[in-house]
This record gives sequence, C-alpha cells and structure tokens, in this order.
Amino acid sequence: MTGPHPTLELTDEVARAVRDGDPVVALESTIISHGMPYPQNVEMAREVEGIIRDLGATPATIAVLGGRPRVGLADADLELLGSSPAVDKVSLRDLPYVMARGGHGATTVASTMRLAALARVRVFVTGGLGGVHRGAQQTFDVSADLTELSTTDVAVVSAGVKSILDIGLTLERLETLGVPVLAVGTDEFPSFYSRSSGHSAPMRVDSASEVAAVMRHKWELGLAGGVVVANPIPEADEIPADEIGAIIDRALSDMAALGIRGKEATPYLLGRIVEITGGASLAANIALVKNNARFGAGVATEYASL
Ligand code: PSU
Ligand code: MN
Repeated sequence: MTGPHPTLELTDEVARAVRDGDPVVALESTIISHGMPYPQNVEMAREVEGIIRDLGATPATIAVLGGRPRVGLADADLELLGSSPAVDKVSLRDLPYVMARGGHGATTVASTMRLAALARVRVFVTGGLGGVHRGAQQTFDVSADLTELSTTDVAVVSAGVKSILDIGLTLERLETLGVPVLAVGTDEFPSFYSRSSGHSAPMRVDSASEVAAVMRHKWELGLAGGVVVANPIPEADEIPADEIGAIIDRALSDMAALGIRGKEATPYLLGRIVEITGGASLAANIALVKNNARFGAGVATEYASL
C-alpha cells in the first residue's frame, strides 16, 4: 500500500494503524544488516517485532528494498536484510543514491527517522545512537544521526551511546542542536553496555507518559526535531564500564591500525567488539534492544492516547 508520501511503501497493517492513530513503533535496519552477526540479527529483529505486538502496538521495520523505501516488512525481508551482503548501509546522504540504483539499503537512525516521519510515525526504537566519534576534533566524524535529531520530529528510544564515541561531546552537540535528552529512571546518561557513563543525564523521566508529554509540548510549540530517550540496559544484562572500556579501546586501536574511517567505522567497531568478547557483547546488545522495545511500545501507546 502507498503511504502518506507517494514514494513510501507501507504495509496495510502499518498504513491502517497510522490512519487510525493507533500506536506504531518504527525500527531501524542497520542494526540488523551491519550491527549484529547472522542469524542472531534476524532472530533479534523478529523478537523485537513480537514484543511490540504483544504490547498492543504495531512494529514498522524500515529499509530500502529494490530501491523502494519500505515501512513495515515481511519475515522474508528481515531474512534478506540479515543475511545478504548486497545490503548497503544507508544514512541520509545515501538514500537517493540507493533508490536511484534500485538497490537494497539498511537504514541508520538518521534515515530511519526521516522515513518514519514521512510515514507519520513518531516513535522509533533502536539500540544505540550515532554521535561524535572520539578524535572528531581532527576527523570531523560526527554521525548524521545528530543533525537529523535537530530537524525531524521523532522520539528515538536507545540505551544511550557506546563509548566508541565521545559521550561528553555527543551530549554537547545535542544541547546545541536543541534536542531534549531524557534518561529513563536514572540521573546518569547510560553508555549502551553499561548503566553508567560518568556523564549526568541532562533530564530525567520515570515513565512513558512523561516522555509522551515532552513530545507533545515540544511539537505543539513548533520546536522541530527529535527527542532522545536514553533507557539504560537492565542491571542483569549489563557489562561493567571498566570491563567493556578496555575492549572498546582495543577495537579502536585495531581500527586505527587498519585505517578504517567514514561509514565503515561504526560497523567495524561493533563487529570487532563482538569478536573480542566472544559474543558476550552480543547478548547484552540483544537484551537492551528488547528492553527498549518494551519501553518504546509504552511511549507509542501513551502518545497515541493524547
Ligand atoms: N551504534 C550502535 N549500534 C548500531 C549503530 C550505532 O551501538 O547499530 C548504527 C545505527 O544505525 C546508527 C549508525 O544510526 O550505526 C551510525 O553510523 P554512523 O556513525 O556512520 O553515522
Ligand atoms: Mn561517521
């Protein structure tokens, strides 16, 4: 079915939920194609959709398939995204190019936000956000996720940002860009694998309804742009910050030695951390995405009820 925007293809289920004002949760696909190994990636994608459905919301995984931006995918699409080497990592700048070539693209936080907004979906669940890379003072490597958050009206539920990034500088950029950063049930900004980061949370909320109220007030005021919802990994699944810190440092120095930069940087680091931890980081990653799906479904439900 064609969506509210002529070039977007929505599934009937997603189109109906959007039209009726029912809760919908967008999901990204870079996390599937370039963030986790096969087959755990596909299993994670299926389970996360199931969690959202069980909580009464409609999941809408977003990707570009055969040049067409799609909002809501079939099971075979998830399998393709998770297993095919022909799926490009598509951030905002890459979107028109992959469409022009009729290719397959896994969308990042930035491009998923934009496609979600075009489909009028306002809540998006992921694992971790992109941000200001360490050493960005020299490399200028700052994720387009941040500029997208400054312009596109979508709330993004994540477990914070990994310390492959410079967390302090990422929070500074978000402040400059006018993006509210809400930590859920904590005074500290979480760092993906760990509940702590050493950085205090700019703002704290303790419920999904508080997040929905921030979204409503922001957009009613005409303040364009997203809301960062930083939901810490559950204690039972956490990897202590000092333990993962040493592993991240090793992955970063391996990357420097290989000369990997640009759009390859984040996927390389994610894969290398899984390798070094022998898969322990993957279990934590999957657990935090599921936890975000539970909270995000609640946010979508509260926002739909306003
Ligand atoms: N951080 C993670 N897991 C991820 C990503 C980031 O912990 O899967 C992905 C997201 O899709 C994010 C993208 O939008 O990497 C950022 O890439 P870049 O730094 O090239 O903008
Ligand atoms: Mn980058």
